[in-house]
Amino acid sequence: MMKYFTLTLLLFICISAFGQFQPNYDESRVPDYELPELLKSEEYGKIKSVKDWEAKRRPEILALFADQMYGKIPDVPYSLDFEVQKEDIPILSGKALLKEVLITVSTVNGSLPFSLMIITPNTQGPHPCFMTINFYGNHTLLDDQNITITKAWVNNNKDFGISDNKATEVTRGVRSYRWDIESIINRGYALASIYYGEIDPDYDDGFQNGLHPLFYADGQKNPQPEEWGSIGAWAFGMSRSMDYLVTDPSIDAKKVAVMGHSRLGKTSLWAGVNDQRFALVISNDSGCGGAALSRRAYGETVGRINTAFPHWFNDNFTQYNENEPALPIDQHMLLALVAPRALYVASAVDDRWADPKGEFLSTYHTNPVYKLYGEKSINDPQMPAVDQPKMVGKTGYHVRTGGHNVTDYDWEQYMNFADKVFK
Ligand code: GTR
Repeated sequence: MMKYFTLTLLLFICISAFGQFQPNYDESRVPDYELPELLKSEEYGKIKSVKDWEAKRRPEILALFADQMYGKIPDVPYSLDFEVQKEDIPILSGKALLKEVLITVSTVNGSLPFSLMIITPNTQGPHPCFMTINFYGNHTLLDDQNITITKAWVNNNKDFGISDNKATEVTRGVRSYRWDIESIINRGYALASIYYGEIDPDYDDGFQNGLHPLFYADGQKNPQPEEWGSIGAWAFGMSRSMDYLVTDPSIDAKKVAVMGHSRLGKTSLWAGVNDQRFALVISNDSGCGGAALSRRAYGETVGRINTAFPHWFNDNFTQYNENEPALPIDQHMLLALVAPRALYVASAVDDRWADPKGEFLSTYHTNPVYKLYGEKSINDPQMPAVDQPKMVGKTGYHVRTGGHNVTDYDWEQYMNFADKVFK
């Protein structure tokens, strides 16, 4: 009897959490919506100058995203240590050099080390660079014995032969299809990457492992409703990596792009808006909670993402489950915080879950802020055709053939755009 009851209860929980969710993929059923205004606020009225944008409205919007969605970083002092563990190791037949830097974040509560891998062309620097974050460990980006295999938790994956949350030799290079490193090097760019699981393992453990406990106040057990979730911690890792890159003479610190895919595209956006040292911010298929407009509720929605991944955003964000119109922000405002720096958003036509049109529209809607700066950006509301990248001044967008992934085609556009904006 008890067993039957438990099973029924479990079934009920599963159905109410996931089963009833039917994503909308019908454009005619996208609700009518009104986006919050970028250049107007209740407190400050109309924003007419760069000065007012930077002093008033930009901080106001940034604070809303921190408070209501990605979470604030607790105000706890920390120190950083950089230890170069490998350097000048020739890889890719001598075309490139490998470096690994152990970055350690320490607070009164303890320390967390994570490894920053840097691959530079074996030519005279400094080199422009893509600062990225990956899903399975730095060693999965390229099949090379020199790259250290992560000891941190990794997601199980049958295709990669990972069943006990541990990375092994067989996983070297398993994700190399997403990282066109040879072309990146051939075109004169460096690639830097960190593994997200070293910063915060991607499962809901009530924030007992990873970076969060380092930032707890005395006696604190979980982040407060306005404090950071996992995306906030991963983004922090990208900025701490930038703290190292600016000291590295082989990197041109004025030409660093921050890039990520999917949940890590949400992360690269959040890192890029908070850390203005990133000259270019790239979102690859970031979807809901990333580049896509929440109010369209097309594909993945706020309610669904907060149910499936309760640890990604802060607890305040759950107020908007099935209630997107109540959001004081929408994702075009996040993208607009990149201005006047460069922004590139990429979608894939079959990745309807991430709402390609919502990702495009949010890119387009950043235009008023670029205009305020006197910068050109995409200003045509018509979504570009599939495989027809559009790059106008400081913003770029493409929707490519295929599904949720990072392809050589995506990288080619990122480099074409970076060539333009870095000049
Ligand atoms: C999905 C999630 C998306 C996206 C993706 C990923 O399951 O619903 O928001 O982040 O995971 O990161 O691969």
